Amino acid sequence: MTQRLADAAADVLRRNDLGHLTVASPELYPHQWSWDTAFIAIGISRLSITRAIAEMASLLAAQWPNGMIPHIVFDRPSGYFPGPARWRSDLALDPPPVTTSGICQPPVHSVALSCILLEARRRGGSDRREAEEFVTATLDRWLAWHRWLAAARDPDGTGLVAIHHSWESGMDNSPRWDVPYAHVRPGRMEPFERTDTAHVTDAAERPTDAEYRRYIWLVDQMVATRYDEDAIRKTIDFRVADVFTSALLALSSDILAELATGFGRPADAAEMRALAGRFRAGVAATICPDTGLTRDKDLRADQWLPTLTLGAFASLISGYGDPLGRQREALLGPDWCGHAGLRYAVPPSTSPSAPQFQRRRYWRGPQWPVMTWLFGWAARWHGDEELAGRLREESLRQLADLRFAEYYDPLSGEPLGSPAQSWTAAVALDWVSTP
Ligand code: 2M8
Repeated sequence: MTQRLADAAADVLRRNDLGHLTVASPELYPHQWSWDTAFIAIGISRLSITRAIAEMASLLAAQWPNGMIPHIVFDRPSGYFPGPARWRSDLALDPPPVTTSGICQPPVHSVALSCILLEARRRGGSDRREAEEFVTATLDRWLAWHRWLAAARDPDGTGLVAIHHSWESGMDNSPRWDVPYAHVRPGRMEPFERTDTAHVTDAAERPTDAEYRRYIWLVDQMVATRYDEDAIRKTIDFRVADVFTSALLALSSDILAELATGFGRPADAAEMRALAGRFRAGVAATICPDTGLTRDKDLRADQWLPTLTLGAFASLISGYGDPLGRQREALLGPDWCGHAGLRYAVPPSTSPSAPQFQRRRYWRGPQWPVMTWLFGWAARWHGDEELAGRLREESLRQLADLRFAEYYDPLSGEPLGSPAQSWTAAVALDWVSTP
């Protein structure tokens, strides 16, 4: 089975490969996405270090001069909506090096750098040389990305990253955002037509039309400022401190610090360690004293947002000291991986015990193999081999259907969303290649 899974995953990645970049999925997402790229590059590094590096390099080529890594890189025309005409990144970048969206996604790129480097060093020879040269040549660009996130999205030094759109969280329609979205009331706007629902079997696996109106309303609000961060902060209808993205910034800054140390850059290493400390503390400060779980915060309403979603486990990403902490216990407990109705014991995006749980709808219930991988990788990084091993074993059982679906119904195990999703194939490939 292991070899069949590896071969099938590699095949998906090859089919989604345009040569210089891999699309997130063949039909639903025919472009390059920022955090997808990091996971995809991790998978590809098991096949070719050169190609994994090219993946990261093509994303970096779209980095904005201010340091932001945009969430979508549009390198060719397609029917994807919203496309370049709605995003108007040309208003911010004159001339744009590449056409992109105007927002960002969670910073997982240094996880990819570290995985690629590890695999390249294991292989040795020219792979090792190439990966080390890539890190040396691009370290400043990754540092600039983290510095931009810290400065533009946490100007007051709270240790939490503010997002201006739920697409920036990557968990688009998660119940995490229901309360802040209730305050977003779109007015008159350019009409638009969704294209995403044409690519899934059942529209109920995607966000609703009402949600899409809000998504596009926020895009239009940002375009109106020509992507001026100060103006966006003042005018946007959605501004939320995203605890999961903050945890990823903490973890990724620790990794960048390690890389900077290894590549003879002690001052940058110290700066990244300080950033990691700031965001780890920010995440810890969101913990609800009653539940021990982390929370987002609506910055416009100054209100905590406790939800039974993956956002409740941010400390498991940023670092948690005591491995038998409450979040670990809750994750393995009866409302989550230990829920009696689950087909596979991996974290659902929303707890089946939560009133907002919808087993088939995108980030409101389904299990996402890429998230299982992320929790597993973070557990290992923090020294919790036991948790990492459990997640890997269960996820590999789920992935044995060889469908590489975007997400899965947690109760029936049915594959949902887009088939042949690149990041699902990538994490499957990484997991079968890991001892
Ligand atoms: C999904 O998001 C895009 C918008 O960015 C969409 O629905 O059109 C999310 O799952 C996101 O996390 C992911 O990066 C993207 C591509 O896989 O799809």
